[in-house]
Amino acid sequence: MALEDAKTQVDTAFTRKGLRGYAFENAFGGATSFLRRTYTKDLTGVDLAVTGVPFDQAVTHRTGTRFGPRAIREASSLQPYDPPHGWGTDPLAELSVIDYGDLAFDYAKTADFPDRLTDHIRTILAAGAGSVTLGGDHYITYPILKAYAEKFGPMSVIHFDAHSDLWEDDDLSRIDHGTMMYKAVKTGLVDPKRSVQIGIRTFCEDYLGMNVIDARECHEIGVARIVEKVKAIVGDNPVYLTFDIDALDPAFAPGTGTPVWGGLASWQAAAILRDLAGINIVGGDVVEVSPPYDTTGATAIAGAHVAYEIICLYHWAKTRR
Ligand SMILES: [Mn+2]
Repeated sequence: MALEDAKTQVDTAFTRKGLRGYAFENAFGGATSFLRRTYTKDLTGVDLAVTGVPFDQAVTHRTGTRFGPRAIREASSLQPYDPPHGWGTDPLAELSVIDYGDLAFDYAKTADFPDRLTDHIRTILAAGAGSVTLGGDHYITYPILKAYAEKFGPMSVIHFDAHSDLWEDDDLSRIDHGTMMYKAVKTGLVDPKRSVQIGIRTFCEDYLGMNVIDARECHEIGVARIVEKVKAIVGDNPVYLTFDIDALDPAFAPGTGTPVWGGLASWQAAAILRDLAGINIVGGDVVEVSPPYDTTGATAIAGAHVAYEIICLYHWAKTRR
């Protein structure tokens, strides 16, 4: 394609030919699918489906993450239309990655929401694809993990967060973003001994056997040692990676419901994610981006980068392991 043509493309989410490759488009216009991938509900031949879950009815304090998927998609339109830096791989050329759009749900039937979400992810997995979900508050990871555990058995989870989300809560009908990992462990979706929480810096009474690298340890031991520990914990087990954006320090990600100081710098998170290449990742999410509190847009940009890194990790797992 001539440069002239390349510079005048618009709405490549609908007009691109095929599901692979990179295409330039003005960041300020056009349909903002994630990374301008094709917007489609057709999962035929798809390797990885990016999907949004605009849900924030499980938050303890401040709402707003229902606007997260839209903000992350828009932020992703600023990312370069070239292979990602530092990987030496070309994930969007070698994998068919689509934007599967958002989960449809009745905002007034909250009790129906978890099963709808599990079905949504089940559909993606049944088609042989993986999912990268844009949240939404962190509750959504529990219904998603149900679908993953059905296919893969008890999962290893790599869980970036300021909070453990392990508060005791034996009422499965409660929809709470602070107890979803408790439920995921207690119901056997997650194997805690082969899972790890990174960036924790709030009180937790009982980690239920989860491995923890808290924020202070992250700062003290450095990226290489963190990655070494995480890889030893998860081994070859199928891994689901969930990234609560509040794992980042509020200096880097202010737009979130429950910010806590002393967190990861964005460079630390970027380096850890990059160096985790080789893990057997089968899916992931980035959650808790809350645009009403994101006065600079930095949080959505961080969210878009995390989601892109998850795609890179998935591509590595599919083509390099
Ligand atoms: Mn969380």
